[in-house]
Amino acid sequence: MALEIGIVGLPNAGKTTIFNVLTRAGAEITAYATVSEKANVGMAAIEDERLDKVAELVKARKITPAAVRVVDVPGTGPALLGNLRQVDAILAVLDGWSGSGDPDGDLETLRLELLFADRDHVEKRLERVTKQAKSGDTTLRKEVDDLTALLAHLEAGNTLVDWSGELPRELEPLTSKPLIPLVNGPGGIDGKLELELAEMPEEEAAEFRDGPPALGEVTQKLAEALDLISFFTAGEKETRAWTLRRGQTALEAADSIHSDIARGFIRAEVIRWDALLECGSHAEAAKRGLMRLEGKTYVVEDGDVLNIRTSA
Ligand SMILES: Nc1nc2c(ncn2[C@@H]2O[C@H](COP(=O)(O)OP(=O)(O)O)[C@@H](O)[C@H]2O)c(=O)[nH]1
Ligand SMILES: [Mg+2]
Repeated sequence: MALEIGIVGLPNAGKTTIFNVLTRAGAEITAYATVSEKANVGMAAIEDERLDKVAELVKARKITPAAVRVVDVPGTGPALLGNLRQVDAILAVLDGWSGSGDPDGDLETLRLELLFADRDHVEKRLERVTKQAKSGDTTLRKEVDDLTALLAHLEAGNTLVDWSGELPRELEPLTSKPLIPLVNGPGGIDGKLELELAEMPEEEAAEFRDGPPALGEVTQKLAEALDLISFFTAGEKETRAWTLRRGQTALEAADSIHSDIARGFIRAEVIRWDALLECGSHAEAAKRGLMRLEGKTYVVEDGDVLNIRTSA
């Protein structure tokens, strides 16, 4: 399952513009806030120059970057924000381009919207569980008590993050997800310019920018917020980058590639991407003793190139 990121922002902040920059999906951008109830969904590739170098070395016919799923909800309010309960992180797009936006103040507004959406969510759940608890089920009665206490906590202006009690697992609060602010405009990234540059070859596009590509900056922030690492699989047919959370194992890496590969897991051949580059080939790396054989519990490191041997 790819990681998911949800975009929030005030109307016309540039959410859909940034969505298009990230995904190149070409969703409709309008100069006014449209009343559309559909969210835009797409995949954003995570650029990684290590991947390109590894792919070049093994003469890969296909290069597949790691990708995250991006959801752009058209507006705020509990119902729309509720579409983001499954996401792993939230990107707050702030208007820094029109001159009428106030990035800091807008971020505060968005935080309150998220808080309000969570409170609404707890309230609705409490109503539902209260009805169900009339049957006398003790677990449900306990949940009613827990949710009542939680709601009082939220109504006192606190967030779910500073709630010390247990949360029902299905609650999926918004306010406890990493929130990544992104100013659209000078001082941040220029969404409109980036969208135009996305059509050009990278060397040409670079001439229009002051700094590095904005997309890289966004994915970098995301990777930091989620504590992500990348590993690579280097094949001639396909060379590919994958993401894991820091601390995840070789078995979890195998599973993210395919559940069959995890099931048939025997060993992982591991070499750091830069060591592989220095050696020039897997065979040479093995000869120099730089390729290690690791088991299921090996904790994958950022930049590892994995070759998983399976019984299948
Ligand atoms: N000049 C300029 N216009 C922008 C920028 N970002 C968005 N816009 C314009 O603002 C309007 C709303 O953008 P959109 O991405 O649809 O905002 P959303 O409502 O947050 O999804 C469109 O007319 C965009 O072209 C920017 O960085 N610079
Ligand atoms: Mg939009």
